[in-house]
Amino acid sequence: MQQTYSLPPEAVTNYQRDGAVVLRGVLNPEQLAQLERGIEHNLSHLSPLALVASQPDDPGRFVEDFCTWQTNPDYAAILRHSCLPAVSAALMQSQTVRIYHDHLLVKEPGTRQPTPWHQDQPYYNVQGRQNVSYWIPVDPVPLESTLRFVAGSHAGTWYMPRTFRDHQAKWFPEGSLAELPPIDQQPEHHRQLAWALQPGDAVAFHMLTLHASGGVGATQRRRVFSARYLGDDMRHAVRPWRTSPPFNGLSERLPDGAELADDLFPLVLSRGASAAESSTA
Ligand SMILES: O=C(O)CCC(=O)C(=O)O
Repeated sequence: MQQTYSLPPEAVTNYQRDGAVVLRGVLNPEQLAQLERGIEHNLSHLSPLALVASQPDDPGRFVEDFCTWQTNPDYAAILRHSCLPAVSAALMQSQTVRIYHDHLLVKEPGTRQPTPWHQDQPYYNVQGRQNVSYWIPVDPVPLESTLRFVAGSHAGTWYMPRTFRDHQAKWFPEGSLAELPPIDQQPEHHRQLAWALQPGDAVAFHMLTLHASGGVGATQRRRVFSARYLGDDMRHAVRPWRTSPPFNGLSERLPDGAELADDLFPLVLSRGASAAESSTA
């Protein structure tokens, strides 16, 4: 049984137009406690995909992990049984919703490491427009360290994905995609959206929306769970490089352009046919 949430009427319009929207109180206190348990479990059982995304001399630590929901029942419960699948269907304007993956992003107190401007989809193995990611903090996040977005940047241009710490082009070849515009230097051309968040709030954003964040204060812990979902038109994009995150072995069983009908990406909502698959939700 999935939870319901009263999505403000303007949220879908804002999401479609800006590629990012704030959702206040999208998780209830029990779900928040469950998510916090899931995050702490994840931090003490990091997967082989985990990485430290801050420099060794950073006074804090930026820890990331990916794709652990199958072994973390608290994550699985949030992904499947919170209101997120239903909210995703509305935001994406989709009849179906699949889990894509989960992503842990923890900045420990004093972390200086900013997250540079980037889009997520160029790092991924998916093509299509109906998608959504949620950035869900379990700690209060002030404006200075929240996730910022460039409104409307999900319109279509794909920008070159680079490694965060040394800006290498490890995915698309150099010159094959546009380079990032000078976002912070030209605020008049790149309208930014940012919201201070309380535990229970989330921001929803499109996988092509440019986003970034700063470091965190000396006494501020910023534990974030990101839940990522796919809608009707999303298809497998087989890449000749290791995507982030990688899905090892997937391209052997799912051809390029195929629907992402695979156990890795369970259907958690279906308003039409596919009853057999949706019964696994
Ligand atoms: O948490 C951050 O600083 C970055 C988040 C991010 O890039 C994402 O969720 O895709």
